[in-house]
Amino acid sequence: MPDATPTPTDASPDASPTRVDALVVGAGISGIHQLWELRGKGLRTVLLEAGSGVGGVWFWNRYPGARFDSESYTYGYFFSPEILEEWTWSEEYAGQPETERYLNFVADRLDLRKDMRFDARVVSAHWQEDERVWEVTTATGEVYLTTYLVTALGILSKPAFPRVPGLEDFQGEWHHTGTWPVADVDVRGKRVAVIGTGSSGVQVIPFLAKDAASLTVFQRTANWATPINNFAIDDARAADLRERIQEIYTRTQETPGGAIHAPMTESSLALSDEERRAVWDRLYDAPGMAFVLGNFRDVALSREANGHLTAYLTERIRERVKDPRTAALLTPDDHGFGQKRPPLENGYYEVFNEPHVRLVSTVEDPLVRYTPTGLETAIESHDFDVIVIATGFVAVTGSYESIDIRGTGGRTLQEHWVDGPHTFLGMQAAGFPNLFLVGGPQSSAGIIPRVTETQATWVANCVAHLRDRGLSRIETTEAAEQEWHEHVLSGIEGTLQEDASGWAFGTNVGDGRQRAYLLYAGGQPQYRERIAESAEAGYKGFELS
Ligand code: N01
Repeated sequence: MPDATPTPTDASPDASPTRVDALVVGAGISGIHQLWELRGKGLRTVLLEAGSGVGGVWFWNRYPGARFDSESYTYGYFFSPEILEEWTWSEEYAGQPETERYLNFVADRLDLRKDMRFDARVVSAHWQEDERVWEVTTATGEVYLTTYLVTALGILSKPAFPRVPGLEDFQGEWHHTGTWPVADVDVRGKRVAVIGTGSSGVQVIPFLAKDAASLTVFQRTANWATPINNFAIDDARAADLRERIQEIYTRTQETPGGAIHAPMTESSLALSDEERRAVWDRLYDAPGMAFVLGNFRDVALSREANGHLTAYLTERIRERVKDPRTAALLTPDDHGFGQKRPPLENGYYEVFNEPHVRLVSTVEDPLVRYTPTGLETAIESHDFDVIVIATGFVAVTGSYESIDIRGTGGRTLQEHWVDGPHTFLGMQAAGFPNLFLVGGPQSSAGIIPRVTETQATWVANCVAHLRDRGLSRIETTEAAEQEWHEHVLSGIEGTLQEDASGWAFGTNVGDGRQRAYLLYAGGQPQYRERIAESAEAGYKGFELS
């Protein structure tokens, strides 16, 4: 473990600003790692977190059924031998409570908590050129001055709500899956509604159906969900995983998404219907993302190949859902497989065979308003005790929009990103010196911790590089941003992502924002290469002073 750094004095609204070398925003999986890295360089670092505990997305998304859909041991940390040795996952795809426990274990084991401040929502960050510091203010008025500011805000942090009026009129209980309360939500014997059928909806619906007296699911768009096929990790498997952990890590470094699954390069179109079917039957029964990430590469490129796959999945939905009309409603007709991130499910389709569960298409019967007793659609009035809003997030840039970030000349990040995010390497934006974006736009995709571990190390090395040379300012250029922008877009050129929609493009929000690709499709190996190349060339694409 690195030496403990001096703890910054506690700030209070009346106290003078707290001065630190580096400030990390967000105690999710990326922020935790970033704090550890910066501390390891001997920097006085403090981490501010809006929530009252560590976990980020795994703190806020505590709805019943929330769980990893990537293998737990590929999602956790690899940087600490102690953590690897002392932690054992109980399931291949751990549930939210276990993941939250894991992140608390890490924070304690690495003694990180002393530099973390909870219930400290950052509301503004203003660059002060004269002093070369960021002035960071929290909702309670605490002020920090920091040379380096690292945002680890998460790509799925700011909840998106249906653009339906009257939520304040509803007299029952409502919850967004992305801000689920710590206290149990008891739906036993209650009339429950769920709005939204993305990954969160698909996970929560079977759990709500178990206890609710009635469950009404409002679906705007059906998704191509495939089974998660989760299983418990027994002692023998735990021992085997521990023994092979470096091999597993190496595998995550080789695949595009940082997962253990990688696409098959052979063309599905070269196979007969029977041969394709045999492969898909095997993948459908395989655990986790095998069907999504281990499928034929050409299903992401060719409409014909994708069409065969969606025809296969259509049949599987029909086999599992008894009522043909409901099965048809649950079958996407607006996007191919993989054009939106497919949810993984456990008994999702079978829920709709139960007599107390009803599916309402908001395309056929749009939501009009919340009422004191429930929801009104164009043709019906529904009464509910509990409404669950599973409509996702203002993804990737949404968390940045919640903070008033102003760079040189007082220009806001929102102004800079008005037509979509502009960054260099997904690490910095021009006009925002000493601000690092970890797990932000134009860098993230796949298993996020595998991207952000690279970034967290890169940031710590970069800051140490500056310090060791007596420098204290780093800023990328608009030319570098433009080059990266073109590179990012080239990653989806010629793929079915070119005309895809959903949160990865900001089209789910419905507030008129410009469609922009927010992620990075170049693959994690290439991403690592690109950011390493810049660092090795003395931080090419950045101006240091
Ligand atoms: O959000 P989403 P999510 N009326 O945007 C619908 C990760 N994740 O929270 O497609 C009715 O995917 C919306 O419809 P449409 C994962 O990366 C991982 O579910 O916009 N419906 C859509 O169906 C995932 O992709 C796990 O037309 C409305 C749904 O709400 C990402 O988080 C678990 C509506 C939102 O789906 C986001 O998932 C959970 C309206 N007015 C999440 N507005 C794991 O398993 C929106 N919708 C690890």
